[in-house]
Amino acid sequence: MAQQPQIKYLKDYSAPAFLIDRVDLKFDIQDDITRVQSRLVVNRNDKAAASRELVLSGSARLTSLTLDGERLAAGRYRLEDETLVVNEVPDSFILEVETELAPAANTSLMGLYASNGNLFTQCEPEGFRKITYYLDRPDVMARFTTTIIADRQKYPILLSNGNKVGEGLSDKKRHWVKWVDPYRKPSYLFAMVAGRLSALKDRFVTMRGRDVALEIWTEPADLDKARHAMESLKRAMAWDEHRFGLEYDLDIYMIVAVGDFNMGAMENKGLNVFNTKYVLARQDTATDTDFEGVERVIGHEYFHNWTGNRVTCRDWFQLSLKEGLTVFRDQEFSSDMTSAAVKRIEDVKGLRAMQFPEDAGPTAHPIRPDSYIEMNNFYTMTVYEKGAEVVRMYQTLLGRDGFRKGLDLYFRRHDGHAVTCDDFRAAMADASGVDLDQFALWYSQAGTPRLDVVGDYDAEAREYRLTVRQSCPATPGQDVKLPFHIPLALGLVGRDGRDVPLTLAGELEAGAGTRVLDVKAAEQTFTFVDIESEPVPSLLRGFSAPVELFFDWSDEALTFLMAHDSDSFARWEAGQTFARRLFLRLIGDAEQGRELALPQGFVAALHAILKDHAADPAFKSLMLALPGEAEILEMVTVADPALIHRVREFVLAQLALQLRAEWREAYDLNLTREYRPQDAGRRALKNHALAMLCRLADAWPLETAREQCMKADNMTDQLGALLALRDRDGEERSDCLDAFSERWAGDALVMDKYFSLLASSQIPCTLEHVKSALSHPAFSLKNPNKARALLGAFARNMPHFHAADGSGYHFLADQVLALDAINPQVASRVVQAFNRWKKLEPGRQALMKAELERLAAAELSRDVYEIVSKNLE
Ligand code: B3K
Ligand code: ZN
Repeated sequence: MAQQPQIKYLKDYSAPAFLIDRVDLKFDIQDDITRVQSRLVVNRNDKAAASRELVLSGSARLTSLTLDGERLAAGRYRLEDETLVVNEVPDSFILEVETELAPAANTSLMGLYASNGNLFTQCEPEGFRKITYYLDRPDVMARFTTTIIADRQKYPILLSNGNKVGEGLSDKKRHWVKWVDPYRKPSYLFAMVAGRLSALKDRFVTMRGRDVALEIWTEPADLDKARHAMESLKRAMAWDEHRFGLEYDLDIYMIVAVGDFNMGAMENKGLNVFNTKYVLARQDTATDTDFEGVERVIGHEYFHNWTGNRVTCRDWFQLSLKEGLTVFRDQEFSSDMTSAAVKRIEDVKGLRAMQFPEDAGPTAHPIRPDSYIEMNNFYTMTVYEKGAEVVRMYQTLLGRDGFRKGLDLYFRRHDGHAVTCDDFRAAMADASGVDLDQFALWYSQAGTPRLDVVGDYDAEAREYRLTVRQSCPATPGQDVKLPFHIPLALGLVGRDGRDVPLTLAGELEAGAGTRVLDVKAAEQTFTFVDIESEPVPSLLRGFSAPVELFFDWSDEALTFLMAHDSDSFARWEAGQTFARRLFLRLIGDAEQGRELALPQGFVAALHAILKDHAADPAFKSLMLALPGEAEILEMVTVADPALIHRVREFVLAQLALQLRAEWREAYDLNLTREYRPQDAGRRALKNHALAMLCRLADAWPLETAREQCMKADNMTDQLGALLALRDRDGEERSDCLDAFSERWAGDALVMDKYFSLLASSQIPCTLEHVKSALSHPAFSLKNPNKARALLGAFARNMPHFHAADGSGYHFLADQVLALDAINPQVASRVVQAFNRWKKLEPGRQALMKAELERLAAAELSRDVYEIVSKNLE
């Protein structure tokens, strides 16, 4: 970094000195450059401190500037540090700004950029300033009109936000289209698309009878993969009306798919831009997980229309206001569309694998951060997924109806405005009468709280006492934490496997089988009365709070909960607790050089699950899956990745061996004659079984996997077979991989899967394979999906990324430097593979630190600088 980048603080917020009422944009698209004219109607903001200077953000090449029709002389304005300051401005005026852009050279994929010959924009959070000079902050909400002029052949389709109000020819070769967005919006929701695209069209009639045109735009060759996205969109629109009474508000809703995109998708008003990964899905190219991903993200962006667009954020520190809430909404949507139990478990798995480490590492931040260097670094698992858990806790505390009342009040108060997380919490508190003052700490304190629970049964008094202690580890800049307000859902399971009705001491009537306790103090005891015999406590049902919970269950108690708990999440969690404990024990044994052995109780518990033919196969597959390596790494104090990997592989190999017949039966019973989407759970369990069987020395599974891979009529089975073969160096693996890459050479999204397979393999020469993939004709570091597929998967590859000689670290650091020069946002994600370096054993710790120091000495973007410097602090 040439100069120390500036840190921005939440406490420094002040209202904008000027507001923009209207923006008229004109994009003149030429061969290499695009000229942008912007006409702003600007007024002084009476609610802010008076200023004679108008300060706009921008970094584009400025070609003209006029105020009220007069060209501004050099002395009237200055350009410095990505800002344009205009002096001596009146109270109300019209400012006209002209800029020139070179979209084809823009590899950051922020602002206006080219992808495969078409033009797209990405403005959130601060991309609009790469297009023109503007008050590029979410609390400035203006009415936009956009005119686009371009060559008819090259850019037949010209799209922007709102409704199309006119179009025509400007000369023989060029045409124009004009769009008007009737809703006020911040600049981050602006979008423009120009190119050769085809649309899948449909309609939706809203609950009040508004007829909405639906259009999904893709490159012409991909149009046959958009049907699932369209069906998902209609389901999302109907669901939001039904669940939250929220209706769409324009006459048209457009989605455009683009292959080069920094994240999943973007909720621009009326014109969503999507990563192709979350639009295109056809049985032969997309897995069941991909299909679910499309439905989830389509829902997410659609739900933003209310939670994000109609009510937006005052400033970027409030990002979780829209993201946490919208993730919660998409989780509820997916849960209603598929299986609530499976969805909840998958979300918690993701949180543990990715958000808990973030909360425990150098970049830990509260869901409403206090400061940032680069806002793009704060689109995190914490802001999104922990943010969604915080929203879920409101619903747990207030009940579904109470939560709905709170949300209704939130929209009544704030529709059309830019607000804060405190405004959201106030609406929830005011609508329900529940005191949510202490709950505010979830927004300001980082770190994953820990609950240590002790149970005590008093047979004589027929009482069960539960003592709950809460604590939260220190995080950067926050040494001491205050107690959180934690909803703790629990049940007490009797000997017969049924929930005991729960009555707290002092209550007159027996309560329900599941209760939500308000844990508010550092230590609290709850006494349940009329408990006939010693129960087994089932704690944190449904994962009622994003915490780590510890209780000293016996192995028998865990097996009992795995079989009997009425709460499916708690049933799964009992198995995970059993497995976590087992891993800790085995890691200790391995460290002491003792021989490893799997306790029969654990094998028996999994045997029972495999034999439960009445259970939902998707749920079964989750019950049979062990905590991942990343999760185990967080559990130990000093981590040796090679040892963690070896122990986990040992457990998997033993389970494969000892339950060989049962896995084989699970494979056979879940084979299906023909492909039906609703058999996703069966495919999951079948492929899980196949992967286990491929750990055996037998020839049958390898042959079966080869055949399944070669003959599959759907991507789930094809990839499932490849995953089963991934770590088995041999002919079956290489034949299948070769056939796969040949067959799908022309399909970018399928090739991402191929690169991930190479990078996540445990076979010895994986690093060499990854290095040569960099020059594969289908690979490009400029494409974020490719970079993530290869480098992201490699960074999660325990044995190879953490190779004892440091070769994995060195390779990844080289790639971060290469990528940073192309696309800082993607580089900044990749470099976070180093975040847990302090957790590692001394040898690897030193190797990682050396790479971080090498990076710190280089010329870095703001994005990567922020992550590297936090790591070295
Ligand atoms: N709001 C966008 C994310 C923009 C990310 C900018 N780095 C997608 C979403 O959460 O819906
Ligand atoms: Zn979002």
